[in-house]
Amino acid sequence: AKEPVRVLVTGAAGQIGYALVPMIARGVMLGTDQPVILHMLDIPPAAEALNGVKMELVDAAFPLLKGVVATTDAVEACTGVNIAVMVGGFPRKEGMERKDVMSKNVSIYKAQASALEQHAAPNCKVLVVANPANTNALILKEFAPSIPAKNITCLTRLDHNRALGQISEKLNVQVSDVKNVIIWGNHSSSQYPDVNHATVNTAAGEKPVRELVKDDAWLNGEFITTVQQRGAAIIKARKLSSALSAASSACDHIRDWVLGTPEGTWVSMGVYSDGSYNVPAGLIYSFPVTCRNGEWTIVQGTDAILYPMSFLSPIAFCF
Ligand code: NAX
Repeated sequence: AKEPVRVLVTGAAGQIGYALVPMIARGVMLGTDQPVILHMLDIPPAAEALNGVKMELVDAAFPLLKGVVATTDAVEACTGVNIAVMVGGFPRKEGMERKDVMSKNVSIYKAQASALEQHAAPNCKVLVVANPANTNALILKEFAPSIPAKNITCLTRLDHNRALGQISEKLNVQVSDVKNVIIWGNHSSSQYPDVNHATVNTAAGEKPVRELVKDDAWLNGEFITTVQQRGAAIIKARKLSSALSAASSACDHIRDWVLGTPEGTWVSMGVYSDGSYNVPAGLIYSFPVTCRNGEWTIVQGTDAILYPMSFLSPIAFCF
């Protein structure tokens, strides 16, 4: 039998955490043959709720779940973890300026970065979900200099999956037949969802999305704004922000990173820029990537089609 993999979820008492931990325990993230030990971290005011989540994990009797650590101590939470999904953070509240949220998150991510750096398993893979996701990932990277930059990523897979979902709805095709959309930039409304290389698997072979949709006005307008604004639309409808889709996308992100992307398919990940596509090196930026042997590689040559450059504004780099 395989050795259990230790997976940390921070902010585990929150709504994404509540959707995410059962998925991990069911094998959605790492495979149905991979035992896991869940490490859950939250802050003291949420300790009782966190313990309730632990009780439910026990009650669900997941065969793959070999242990649960539920704690408010970052060092205990980070010790020996192979995968870290950073969902906890300080949310922007009414009346707060971005810089106020930023300084709160700097101190949170600084402390958690050093706990991970000192106590996680070697080669621990980190996924930052908490907003501002790209910035939090960069802060974590800055304060954990011994963790290789390639091991620190942020979640834009939800935006990627939202784009696949919109195309599938528009064309009335299975979402599993749509692939190779790209999310460029930040997990924020400044992102650029790009369908210029996306295809649909049809009875007559793979066809470009643009050829099938036959509606450039929709693809260049409403499609982009729908994907960019989807988070706000979910809040409006549910009175709560996206949780099950965020959790599911976090599983997709880690699964593809660890187990590899299917042949001929790329996915979007916020990764440390090497300067590809003239995105300044050193930013955490969403690119199309393929994954093999636990490592991502930025897909090159997808810029042959011109896309608006507004997403490269300096503001986009901050949020
Ligand atoms: P919740 O407020 O339900 O949960 C957050 C949890 O984090 C709470 O239990 C809180 O106590 C905990 N927490 C706060 N500070 C902490 C710290 N220092 N250490 C550990 N835990 C801490 O938010 P939820 O809806 O679960 O969203 C979590 C984060 O995901 C938010 O920052 C949100 O903006 C972000 N999102 C990111 C997405 C992405 O695609 N990258 C999409 C969904 C989501 O909006």
